Amino acid sequence: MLSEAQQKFYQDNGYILVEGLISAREAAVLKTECHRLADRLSRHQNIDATWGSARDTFSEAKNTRLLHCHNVQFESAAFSRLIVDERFTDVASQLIGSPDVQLHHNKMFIKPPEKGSPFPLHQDYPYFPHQGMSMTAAIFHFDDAPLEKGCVRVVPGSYKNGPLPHDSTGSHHLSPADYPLEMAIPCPARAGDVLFFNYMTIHGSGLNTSQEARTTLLVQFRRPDDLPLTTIHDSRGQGMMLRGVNRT
Ligand SMILES: O=C(O)CCC(=O)C(=O)O
Repeated sequence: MLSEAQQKFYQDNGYILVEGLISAREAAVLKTECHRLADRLSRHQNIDATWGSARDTFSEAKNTRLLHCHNVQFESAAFSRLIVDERFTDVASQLIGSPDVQLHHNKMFIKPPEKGSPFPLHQDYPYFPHQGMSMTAAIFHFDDAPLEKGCVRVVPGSYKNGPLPHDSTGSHHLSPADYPLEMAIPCPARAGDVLFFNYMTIHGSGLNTSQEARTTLLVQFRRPDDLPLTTIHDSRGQGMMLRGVNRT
């Protein structure tokens, strides 16, 4: 569970890194699971998810790659167990102020060594706008993510200003001229750490220029009574209860 100081930090900044939420050993097992999954999927489909806007924004990103899979609980039971793990769901419940926590979606990302794609700064709100502010991301780190691996970066306190106009040609992103990646602070993490941030928090990440892959799972969750404004991001598994019950 989060301390009062951690909860205050989250209220002030719209993000918090929870260190060692799972052990380094558990993270290593899940990392292997992710890489096996990527290998399986790559045999019969292109699983690159690099944003067009990343290629347009960063000259170094012309030939980068980002391996991904949505809703990994349908691929391996190890992920099903992780997303309902109480160490995670108790923190999630505290952050959204609800005993009930509902899955929106999740996605595995592997940024391959030396050429892992970046993300221009953006809010997640335009992808799946909701009535309220409970939508929150949790990024599980399955290996260390220092700056040179393209760790996630956030703009502290930015969630308080609400939705901003995004360029939505291809992928939703903020104007790189007005919101350069460098304005966000890096959140380097260790294997087992989980970074939580609100869907209004401006965030992005740099290129992985290191010799090792960066392996993460992003779990997006909400209060069950925080309803979507549109159905633009319906996905398989959405609405699964991760904690508590659906009282709506
Ligand atoms: O994993 C990252 O580097 C950032 C992911 C992200 O910004 C997103 O999926 O919205």
